[in-house]
Amino acid sequence: MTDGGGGPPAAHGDGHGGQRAPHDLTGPLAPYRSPRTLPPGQQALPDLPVMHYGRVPRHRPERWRLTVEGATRDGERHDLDMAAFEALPRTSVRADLHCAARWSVLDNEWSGVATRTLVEAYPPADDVVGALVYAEYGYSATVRLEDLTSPRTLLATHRGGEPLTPEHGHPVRLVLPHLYSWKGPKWFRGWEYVTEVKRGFWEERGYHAVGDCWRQERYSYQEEEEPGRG
Ligand SMILES: Nc1nc2c(c(=O)[nH]1)N[C@H]1C(S)=C(S)[C@@H](COP(=O)(O)O)O[C@H]1N2
Ligand SMILES: [Mo]
Repeated sequence: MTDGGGGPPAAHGDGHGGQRAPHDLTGPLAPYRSPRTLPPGQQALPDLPVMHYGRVPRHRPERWRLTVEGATRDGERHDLDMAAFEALPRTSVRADLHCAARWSVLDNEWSGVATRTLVEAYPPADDVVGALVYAEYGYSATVRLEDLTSPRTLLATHRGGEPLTPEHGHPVRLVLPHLYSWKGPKWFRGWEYVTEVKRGFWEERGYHAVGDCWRQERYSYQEEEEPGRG
């Protein structure tokens, strides 16, 4: 094959801005076919498995509250019922989900309420370092304030345009795209602002206080290897 074929662009160009061959989407330099960069040690799965500790709770809309408590700036505890939560402005985030057990699911289209919106409405006291985020049945995780307020952190109610199913966290799950997914409770119920790190469910069982998947922060012993990231 001498022309118009499927070789890489370098085989056709004259090096002076002349005619380039039409891009061959199956060729070795095809940009959209190159493997997606995943955090180290992760492998992609085609769709979300169902993965959690314990049972799927039953949602009771009239009893449901989302709570912001602990070291709030005004010293008050704030409870939102379903109607108040549904009245908040909405946004969406496309994000990969990374489980510490080494699987990832790419391109989840989450929509819901930016976590920042609630942090701004109910801000922390000056000495707050993070939050213990929690769900039904006492599941919890510790997150730093900067992770909670990241512009991509979302209180998701929908995935792929559909309301969350019960096993994936209906009515609300916390999504922190850059942290391992144990940090994001399904059946989310709120957070407690903390002035020093308070370990959650997995962090008390040997998992990392920060949990940045790009740094492979899985285990708590890694906190000692890098003081200041605990
Ligand atoms: N409430 C609650 N949320 C949870 C968990 C859990 O055990 N309880 N497990 C976490 C973990 S380890 C993972 S990998 C994801 C799995 O989400 P999925 O079941 O939608 O795939 O949920 C996270 N959120
Ligand atoms: Mo996980």
